Amino acid sequence: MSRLVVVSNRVGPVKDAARAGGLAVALVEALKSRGGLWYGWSGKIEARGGDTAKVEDVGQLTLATVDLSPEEHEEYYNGFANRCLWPLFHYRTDLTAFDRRYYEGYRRVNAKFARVLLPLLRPDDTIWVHDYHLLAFGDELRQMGASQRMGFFLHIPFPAREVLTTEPHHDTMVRGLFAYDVLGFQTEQDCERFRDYVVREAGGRADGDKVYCFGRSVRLRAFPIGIDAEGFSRIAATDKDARRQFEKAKAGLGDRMQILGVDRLDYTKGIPERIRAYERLLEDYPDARRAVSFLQIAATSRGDVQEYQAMREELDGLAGHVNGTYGEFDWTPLRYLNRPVARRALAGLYRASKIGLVTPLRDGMNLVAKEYVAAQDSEDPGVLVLSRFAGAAQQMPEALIVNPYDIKGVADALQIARYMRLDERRERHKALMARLVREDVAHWRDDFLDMLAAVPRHADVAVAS
Ligand code: ADQ
Repeated sequence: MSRLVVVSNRVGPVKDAARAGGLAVALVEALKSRGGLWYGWSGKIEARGGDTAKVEDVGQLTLATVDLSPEEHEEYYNGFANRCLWPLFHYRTDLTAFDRRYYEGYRRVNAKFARVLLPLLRPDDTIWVHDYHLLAFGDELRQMGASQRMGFFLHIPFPAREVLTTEPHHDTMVRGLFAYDVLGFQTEQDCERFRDYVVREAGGRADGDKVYCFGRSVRLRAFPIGIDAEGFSRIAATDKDARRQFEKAKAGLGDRMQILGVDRLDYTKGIPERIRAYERLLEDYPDARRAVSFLQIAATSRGDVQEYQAMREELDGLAGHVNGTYGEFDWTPLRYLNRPVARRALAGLYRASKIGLVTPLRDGMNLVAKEYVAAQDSEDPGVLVLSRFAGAAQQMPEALIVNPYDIKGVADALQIARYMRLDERRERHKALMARLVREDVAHWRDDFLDMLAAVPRHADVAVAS
């Protein structure tokens, strides 16, 4: 088997991946059993940046990292990746910074990542590149002569053509993706949007899972990312820390039903709309007052980006408003914690919550929805209320699917979830869990890598018409 080289913006943290969000969680799971080289930014900002990789072994894994200079970090990471691509790909053109300086910095850092990795590569390596930070990486590496098999997986949505074309560099960005041999997206809809761009904007053509454009071809498929469903389920049921958290939560709740939201603090996650929907539940259904308790956990991420600071203030205000309006001396309707929770404790919290409320305005997949289901007690499972705009909704039709912009609709779904009968909850949970186990993170990884292994090596491909 050829060595696997995974390239992503951040490498690790191997032990506490949840702090770094969904991508890190998924990659640690994917690499744990197979081993290989994991390469990317060290997370450090050093005055002169770095031009060589620091290499270290952690168990079966070799980690290789490179530092960024303050300017590189500002233009590539805070700038183009997080102030342009992130909002743009989540349909927030109103928040997108169209700044050429950011784009140029992004290209420079993608080229630097390629240059630093090149001497560490072996001729028969399989290279798997991840996410929107590295759209141009494959193109840069190919221009330096690399002919290894190379695939790319996008963790966030691929936007509609009309949205993507608002970015002045859309053509170069998509052209760069044709340096890869396989392109993986989260859902079939993402693939459709990519094909639509290629055919209608760039004059290419699509034939089955092959897409031809710019004198090259690439294989395109949806690989919905999964979690280690059985492992997480076991943790929720039997782990000591998870049990402790479960018991503590239950004791604090008494007869009340807990509704839980868990997110990175991000404007794509629909947290303000969710709080408004909860408030609407209390307003429209007086029987819910004192009978429920909403816990929203939102860990700060990308704290140096301005939009994220503004969001923190907005949420503090909204939470205060709900508690001020509906709170009683002995009942706090909403508890809002602005911090990360350790993974095992989180499993216990999910299990102690009778409703999982996952309502992003746009999300590539959303692993929280999957973790919530996996953590439930199959004898007495809770109900997942899930946004139709999360990629996960495609695989989880047995959840209560909602439109997060429809505040009243979400409030009604919460009320339905509160009263859902045990046999229906069990039935829905069984179907959801069976799919989670079948389409878990190992399946995602193997599926992608099998497809990549099956394509002819890039060097041997005749230029396709
Ligand atoms: P994220 O946007 O980070 O991921 P998500 O898929 O929900 O979103 O993953 C978040 C992960 O971080 C989960 O494992 C969750 O448990 C953990 N997490 C979130 N908040 C936490 C908190 N307060 N404390 C502890 N842990 C917390 C990106 C894309 C998603 C895609 C993933 C994987 O935006 O659409 O599903 O990558 O591809």
